[in-house]
Amino acid sequence: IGTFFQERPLLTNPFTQDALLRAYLQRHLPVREVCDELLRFGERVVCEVEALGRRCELHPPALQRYDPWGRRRDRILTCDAWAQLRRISAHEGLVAAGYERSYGEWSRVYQMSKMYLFAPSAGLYTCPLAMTDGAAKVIETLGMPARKAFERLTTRDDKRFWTSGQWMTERRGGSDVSSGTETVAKQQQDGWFKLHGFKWFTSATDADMTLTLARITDEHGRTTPGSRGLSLFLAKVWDSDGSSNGIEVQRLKDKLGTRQVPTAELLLDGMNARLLSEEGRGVASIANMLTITRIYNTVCAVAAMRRIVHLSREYACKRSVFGKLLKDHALHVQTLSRMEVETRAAFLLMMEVCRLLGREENRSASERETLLLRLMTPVAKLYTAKQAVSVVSEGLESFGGQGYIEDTGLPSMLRDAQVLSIWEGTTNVLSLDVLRSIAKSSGSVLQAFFRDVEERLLPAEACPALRPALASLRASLSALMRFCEKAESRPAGAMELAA
Ligand code: MFK
Ligand code: FAD
Repeated sequence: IGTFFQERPLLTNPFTQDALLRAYLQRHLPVREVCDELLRFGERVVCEVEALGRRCELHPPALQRYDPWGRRRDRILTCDAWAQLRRISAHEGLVAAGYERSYGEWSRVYQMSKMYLFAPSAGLYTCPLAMTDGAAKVIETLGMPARKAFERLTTRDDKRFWTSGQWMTERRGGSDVSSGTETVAKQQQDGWFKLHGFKWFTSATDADMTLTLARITDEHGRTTPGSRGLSLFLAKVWDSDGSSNGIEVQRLKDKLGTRQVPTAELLLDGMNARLLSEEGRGVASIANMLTITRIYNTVCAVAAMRRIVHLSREYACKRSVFGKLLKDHALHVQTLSRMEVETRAAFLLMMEVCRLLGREENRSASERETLLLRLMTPVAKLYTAKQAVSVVSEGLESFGGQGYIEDTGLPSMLRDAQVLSIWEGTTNVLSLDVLRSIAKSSGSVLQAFFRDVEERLLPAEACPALRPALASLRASLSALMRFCEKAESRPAGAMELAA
């Protein structure tokens, strides 16, 4: 059998490993307790969360459709590690920190820094957390119509903590939700509604509650087509005795990745729900949830990139080929450097969106910053999702054959990255969302962006070597600005401009 055994790459505290995160916080949120907290949490991620996440991958959820005596049960069974991740998430305030707002306009940066450390180890528990945060955001934005649910979603007490689902996709439409939604809602005497329909993808179906869309029927059973016919509902998923709220779980999906997360097909057969939005304002209301979940998607994408770079660098210091360590082969270092540069740029984009979100929620955002948040959320989501697949794939290759071997834990990183560009809006659908934001603001979103880029270019003026590149970039920007101004003065000009 020989005597040589390769040393494996070791995961060490992701906070101490991440010079860029520390430098970013040092510059923008130089608070001792934040640094200490992230240092402590980084240690917990390595010593506790990592093993729990791995257990979730190895013990995926199962559907128990019947009890031993033949009664229909539709129970979703998850492993103890999944339950433990839920407790840790509550105690650590992974959602709560976004609403406690202890650091004012920097609260989202603080919360998402923690999420970023947690995500690559957490067995996709970030998925229910994203939807939980998104549901809290919707309730808050609508003026707290469901205060008790809000308190549950944002508590640190694990016994009271609720997670939420986000049921939008039906068989006809996951992108085109507005024409694809067939679920109907019939009002009852007590003012509540009964929902009937079929939800085609519902992730983290073990959640306590969900937000979902349905068409309210009139007294003749008629509904309004399109997005104007859709309203937003809040429903509990499971009753206190463990039985479902008028829901049949048809099956759990057999997925390429995200195997840790129960994703189901659900028949809603009289699910009791309360109307949350104004009638016909369902899509516009759930859009607030989409903003949050798309930002989480960005955080998880960048976190996956950072994790693979961390492990690849570690391995390069341990693996010897052709007489020297990988780290001493210039070609290998070039590959790692490219991954590092992609990850750093993605990190700064992610933090900028988190910063803007924090400022908007703290009511300190300027008009320009609000426009930028609207524009940059889909851009960051679509771009980092694609980058994550490519960087994680490159990372697997940096381990040679071992990158392809299941029990190293590496292949699941690639499987889980692949979903990032599909759920929460595919790349093309998000590109169209960028156009929607431009059209809706009559182009001012783009102007805000150009001004922001202009200001960011200023410090680079000090470097003579960069001046020619800056001049050419400026020329392109001002040509686009001029076009933008012209387009704005014509009907449908913004869409034309965007195209
Ligand atoms: C690990 C981290 C993340 C984990 C979470 C994963 C678990 C969940 C996985 C999921 O995939 S959940 C389902 C996600 N589904 C989508 O993302 C749906 C993709 N489709 C779209 O995004 C469509 O653009 C959308 C359904 C939102 C709208 O399509 P329409 O029918 O063309 O909408 P329309 O008529 O343009 O807009 C209706 C209203 O919503 C308008 O407002 P007004 O009525 O006031 O004019 C729009 O401005 C508003 N709206 C649409 N998108 C918006 C928005 N407002 C703000 N932000 C947006 N992004
Ligand atoms: P389609 O909309 O049919 O898209 C097919 C292709 O057409 C895509 O490439 C898309 O980019 C393209 N396309 C669509 N419209 C346009 C257009 N106008 N112009 C150009 N191209 C276009 N949904 C939920 O609601 N809740 C969940 O919890 C949930 N969990 C999920 C978990 C997993 C693991 C996965 C894979 C999906 C989940 N989804 C969930 C569903 C997901 O949001 C949808 O699959 C996604 O939004 C795409 O919708 P679709 O599958 O209907 O594809």
